[in-house]
Amino acid sequence: MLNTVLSAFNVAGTNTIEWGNGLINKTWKAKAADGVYILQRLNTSIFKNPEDIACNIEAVGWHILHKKPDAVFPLPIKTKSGDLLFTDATGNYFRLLPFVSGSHTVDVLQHPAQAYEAALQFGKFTKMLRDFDVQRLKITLPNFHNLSLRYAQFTHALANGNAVRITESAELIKLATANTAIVDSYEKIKSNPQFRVRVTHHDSKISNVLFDDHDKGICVIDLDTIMPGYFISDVGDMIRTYLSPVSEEENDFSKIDIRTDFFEALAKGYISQMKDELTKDELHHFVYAGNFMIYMQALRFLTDYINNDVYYGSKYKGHNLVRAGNQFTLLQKIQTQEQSLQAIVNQL
Ligand code: GN1
Ligand code: MG
Repeated sequence: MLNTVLSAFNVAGTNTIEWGNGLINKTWKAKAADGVYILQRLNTSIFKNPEDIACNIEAVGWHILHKKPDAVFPLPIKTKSGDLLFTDATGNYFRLLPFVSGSHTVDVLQHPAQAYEAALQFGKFTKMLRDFDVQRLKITLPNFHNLSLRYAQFTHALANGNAVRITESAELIKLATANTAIVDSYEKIKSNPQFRVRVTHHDSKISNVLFDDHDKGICVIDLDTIMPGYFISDVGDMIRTYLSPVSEEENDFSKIDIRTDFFEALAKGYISQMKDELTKDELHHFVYAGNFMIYMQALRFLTDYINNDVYYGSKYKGHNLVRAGNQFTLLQKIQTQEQSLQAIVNQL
């Protein structure tokens, strides 16, 4: 099956293995006689218009490469008929990218230096696109990081979802409703002209950065969700996923922790690129960004649990409830350190 897809891109004689651990798309690494590739099947139940994603990646890629010809930007490879995507007989969409040689990804950060490098790459990505007209970007997932809508989806699930699961979730539902101040702050941000709309990655987890053999960042990847957005999306998802020594999958919540040295490295890396771009108000919301994304992810996992795992799926009974509990624990931990973390940013 995959060989048919690869031959549509003019790639023959491959050895293909599953690659990465994204929750949404499916990815393979394909070794062929003429090179190494990354093949991806897009999840069209989530991304309704895969062509829009392809368009965004092309537009952003050429802008970056035009400005900085030596930048690393894996541009999608076209099919034999010149298309950016291949559609198979059953309507699956595939894209092919060159594998960046000498690169690897990381799933869990071991050293603060990795947080610095990754944050620098996400900051650099937005900065390189500062003169790109964000309105040119197609909205690949409408309202993706609209926290008010995520909260509304949660209350809708409470009214219409699986009653047994709602009972099981009582403790987390309490936490969700106790933290609506995070939604109120988001509403204020939306009407604050000091908050700029920039080209935003919207999925800045550590596995979306390529590293070289010396652990230096090369570039960011997984550009499905590049859309106009606020800096709190990218900084927030880094805070959400870089500070704790364990991921959102961990079910022993006592292992969840806030590593201050990783936070400081993240802040330094991002601000090294973005200091002239961020306004004072934005800088003052640096730690809020973490609360915003952690709370949104907690809500999304909890909502999905109540809705019988329709979005994220589940590998074991109660999986999304565990993920939600994990994220609410992380939220509570960061809230106890909010001021000391923000003080670190204020001193940079
Ligand atoms: C999804 O597929 P992946 O792992 O790149 C999700 C993100 C979540 C993440 C949680 C399109 O990303 O928003 O933060 O799972 N992407 C989409 O692990 O919903
Ligand atoms: Mg992704």
